[in-house]
Amino acid sequence: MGEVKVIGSISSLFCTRVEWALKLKGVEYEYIHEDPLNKSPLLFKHNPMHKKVPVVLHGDRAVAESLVILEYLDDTWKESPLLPQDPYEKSMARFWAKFNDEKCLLGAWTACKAKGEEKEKAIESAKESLSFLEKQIEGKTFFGGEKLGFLDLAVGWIPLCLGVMEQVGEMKLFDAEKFPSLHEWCQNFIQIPMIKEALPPREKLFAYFTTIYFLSLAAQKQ
Ligand SMILES: N[C@@H](CCC(=O)N[C@@H](CS)C(=O)NCC(=O)O)C(=O)O
Repeated sequence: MGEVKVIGSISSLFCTRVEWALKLKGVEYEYIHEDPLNKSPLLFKHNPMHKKVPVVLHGDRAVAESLVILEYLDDTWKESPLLPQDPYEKSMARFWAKFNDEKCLLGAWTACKAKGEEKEKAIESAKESLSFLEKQIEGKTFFGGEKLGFLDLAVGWIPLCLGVMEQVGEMKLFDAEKFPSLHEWCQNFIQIPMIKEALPPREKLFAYFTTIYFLSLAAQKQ
């Protein structure tokens, strides 16, 4: 089937998603470290459209965009399926993963960078988006039910780096009182050995988020 290589960065939550999926499926891979702040010709070659990590190389093929990669891995390696078989359930998992990226993750990052009145608005908006995820996990062990799956890996950024974003952006978005089910899911998720194994050190995440936070503030001033 060709060997698998991940062009990724340890401090990228999008890359961690892909590593989780590969580990879950028991796929051997080589990790090619990329610095997203100082990109290599290899990244430009394989993801000239976005120039972002992660990129998975499978033999002579390249796949970019973490959620697309998860689907590719799921279609290629059938063991430990990530997406449900039922077409409606599958479309719901995709819908919520997209919502999670576009509204929750991006919303938290927007709130992290915002200042003054804008920050308050952005925090409220991100909290509203998170409350939809809270409803999705209520009464369940995992987003798809009893087994770890696609949406769990997508939402894994919350236990992985929402706390870091809160620290960098001096804000509070998430707590056990307002999001009890999501909070409990986070506690359980990061205790899963395979998930824990691929967690990047917090100080690396903090350093990365601090850097991109100041870079984006500087870009806004220009
Ligand atoms: N939607 C992409 C996002 C990937 C992404 O933003 N990667 C960041 C690292 S966390 C990156 O490569 N940033 C470099 C840049 O923005 O130029 C995915 O899901 O893979």
